[in-house]
Amino acid sequence: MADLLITVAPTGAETTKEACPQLPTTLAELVSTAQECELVGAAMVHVHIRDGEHRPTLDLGRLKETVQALRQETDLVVQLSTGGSVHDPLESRLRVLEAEPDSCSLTMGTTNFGDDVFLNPWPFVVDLYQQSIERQVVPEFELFDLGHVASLNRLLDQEGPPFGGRVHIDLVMGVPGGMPGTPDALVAAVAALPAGVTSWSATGIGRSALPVAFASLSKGGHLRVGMEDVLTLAKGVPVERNAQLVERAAALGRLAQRQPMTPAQAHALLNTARHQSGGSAA
Ligand code: KMH
Ligand code: ZN
Repeated sequence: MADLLITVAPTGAETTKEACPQLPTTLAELVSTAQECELVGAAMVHVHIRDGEHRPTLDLGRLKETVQALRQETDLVVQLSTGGSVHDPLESRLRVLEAEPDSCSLTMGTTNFGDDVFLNPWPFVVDLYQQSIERQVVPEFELFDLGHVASLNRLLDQEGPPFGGRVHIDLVMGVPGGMPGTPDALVAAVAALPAGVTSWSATGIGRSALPVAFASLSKGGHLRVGMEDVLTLAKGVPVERNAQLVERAAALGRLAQRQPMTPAQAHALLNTARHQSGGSAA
């Protein structure tokens, strides 16, 4: 069995600081969270940032500062969200790449998102993909639905391989409006993945977190965990620190005979620009 890539998604764009004071929303909180998560097994961080009032923002200055700080204080693969919040304009989401992260999320289609719509029209997907190649950013294809698997096939056929040549997927399951967070849905999605996929992970939103994690490990996939996706460890038991979720993922992985990957191994897996230039810890 291959080593286990654990990605932590510590913040997201949906939960407010008022509702969850332990959510890392400042740069200092984000960096210390990332360091703590790296110590217990995370190798990549999926980043959404907040403004001075803890509201989601795609401010380019803040994004650049965040990438620099995470690179300075951790060895993690730094992945910026290009999904942002459901209220962010497409133009601002494209400009996220200017912050020069190692990786970016790239969602393969529009999806209902609770009462909102997470907009990803095809021309935007293609534009973002082409820009990720130009800027040497490794995309993580986020698939919220089975239709997104078909769109990924279409994108790779039409546009060719991503920067770095590796095709890494994250199945985001259990969003109200997307595919359910069930083992059956995971098996169906994995069976439909393009032949060129080199690695995939999965995350289950809310109460689907554990069933999706078990199903992913059973099928040889990697794991994404974090307070972007789930705020309780069990019914009525709030997550106090993202590292608790990373620790749990690492423990599940070890039970499945999968050792948490180091950040250097993750850079190599994804063939990031830093890995190619010898600038990652690898
Ligand atoms: N916040 C969601 C609307 C991504 O990071 O690329 C989109 C999201 C996906 O979280
Ligand atoms: Zn996200």
